[in-house]
Amino acid sequence: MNARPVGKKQGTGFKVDVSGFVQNHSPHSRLEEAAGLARAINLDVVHQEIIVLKNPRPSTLFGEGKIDELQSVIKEGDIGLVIVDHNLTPVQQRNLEKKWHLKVLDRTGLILEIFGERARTKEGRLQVELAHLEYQKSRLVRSWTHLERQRGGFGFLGGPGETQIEADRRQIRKRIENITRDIDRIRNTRELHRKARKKVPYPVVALVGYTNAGKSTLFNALTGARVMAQDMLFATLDPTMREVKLPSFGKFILSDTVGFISDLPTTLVAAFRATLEEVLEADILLHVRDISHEDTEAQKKDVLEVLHELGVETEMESSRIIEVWNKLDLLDEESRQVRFNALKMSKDQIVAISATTGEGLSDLLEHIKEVMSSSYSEISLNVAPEDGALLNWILEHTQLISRTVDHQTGFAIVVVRGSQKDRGQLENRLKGLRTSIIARRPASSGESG
Ligand SMILES: Nc1nc2c(ncn2[C@@H]2O[C@H](COP(=O)(O)OP(=O)(O)OP(=O)(O)O)[C@@H](O)[C@H]2O)c(=O)[nH]1
Ligand SMILES: [Mg+2]
Repeated sequence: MNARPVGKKQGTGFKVDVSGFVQNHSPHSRLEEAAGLARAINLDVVHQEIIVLKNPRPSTLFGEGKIDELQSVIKEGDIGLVIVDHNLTPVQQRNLEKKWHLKVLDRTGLILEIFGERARTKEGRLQVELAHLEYQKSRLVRSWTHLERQRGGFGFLGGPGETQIEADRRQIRKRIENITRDIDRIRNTRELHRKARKKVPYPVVALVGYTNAGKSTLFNALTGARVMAQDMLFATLDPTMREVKLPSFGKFILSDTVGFISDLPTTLVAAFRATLEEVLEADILLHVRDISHEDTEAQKKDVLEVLHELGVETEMESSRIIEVWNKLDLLDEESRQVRFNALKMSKDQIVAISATTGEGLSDLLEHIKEVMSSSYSEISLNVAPEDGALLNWILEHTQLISRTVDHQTGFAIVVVRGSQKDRGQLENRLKGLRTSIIARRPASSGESG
C-alpha cells in the first residue's frame, strides 16, 4: 500500500503554491506547509515557488509561458514529481502531466498519499483506501490512464511497471462496497468494546487541533506515554487512548488523534468521520493550538470548520471546549504579554502552556478538573431491593464510588459519579420506583474507581 515517488529520480519534488487561491493563510506559510507535507512522505523538495494566478486556465491552470518556464526548471533539477498546492481538475492534472512528462499531484492527492503511509490500524487503512477510491472515481472520467493504479493498492505514486491502465469503474465501485462493509464490521466490533469500556465510565478528554500543533507532545506529557511526536505533518493518524490520573478527581481517558489541516479533503473527513465522531463524543475537547505559528488564527478557523463539519456546535458547546495555547516557550517576552492580555480578555476557556517545558500543565489539569466537576456530580442513591435492573443500568452508565447494603431493609446505598446526561436519564428512570436520590454534590473530589 505504500506509495513511492515515481521514476528513476526517486524523491525529487517540486512544488507550486497557487497563492491566488489561498485564503487566510499567508502564501509563504502555505508554501512552507506544502513543502512540509511533501517531506512527510520523504520527498526531496528541490524547488518551490509561489505563483500568482491572475487568470486560471480551465485546461492547464497555468498559462503557456509559466508552463514552459517550469519545464526548464524541471529539466534542470531532474525533477520527477510536481505538486500543485491547490485542487486540480482531472483534466488539468492530465494536461500538466502530458506537458511535463511526469507525475503531478494536487493537494488532495498529496494528503491522501501521506495518510496512506501513516495509517496503521486495519480500520485506518481501509478508511484511507476508501477516500482514495472516492477520489479516483471522481477522476475516472477522462484521465484514468494517467493514474497508473498499483495492482491491489491505491497509491498514485506507484511505478508504471505495475500499472493497470484500463479503467474499470465497476471494479472500483465493487471495491468501495467491500471496504465499506469491512469498515462497518470493524466498527461494530469496536462499538461492542466501547460499550464494555463504558462499564468503567471515566470521562473522556480528546485532543483536537491543527496538524503539528503539539497534540501528541501534550498527550505524552500528560500520560507519560511515548506516542510519536514529530515535527512532521500528520505524525498521528490512528486514535490512541490512555488513562490519566487527576489528583483529587480520579481518572480520565485522554485521547490523541489525527490533526486537521486547511482544505482537508472532504473524502478524508468522510472516511474518518466515524473515528472522529467517537472522539468528539468526549466530555471535554482540548483544542491544541500552536500559538507561535504565524497562521495560528487561520489554523483555528480551519479546525473549527472541520469540527463543525463533524457536527460539533462549537458555539453552543463552548463549555466542553478548552483552548490550549501551546508552544508558549517559542514566544518572545512581548508576544507573550500580548497573548496573556488577549487570554484575559477572552470569554473562552483558554489555558496557555508549553507541552515541551511543562509550563502551564498544572493549570491545564486544574482547568480540566473544574470543567469536569461542573458537568460531573456525585450522586447517592437509596436503591430498593426490587430495582435490580435499574441498579445494573446505574453501574453500566456511571462510575461507582461506593456501595453498601442495609441488611434490615434490603436497600442499597450506592454512591456514583455521573455526568449531567447520566443524571437526567437516571431521574427519568426513577419515576414510579421506590429507589430515590438522597444526595448530590459536585464531583470535585473522590477516589478513582
Ligand atoms: N518549542 C515547542 N515545540 C513543541 C511544543 N509542543 C510540540 N512541539 C513540537 O511540535 C512538533 C509537532 O508536535 P506533535 O506533538 O507531533 O504535533 P501533533 O499535533 O501531534 O501533530 P500531528 O500528529 O501531525 O497532527 C514536534 O516537533 C514537537 O516537538 C512546545 O510546547 N514547544
Ligand atoms: Mg500527533
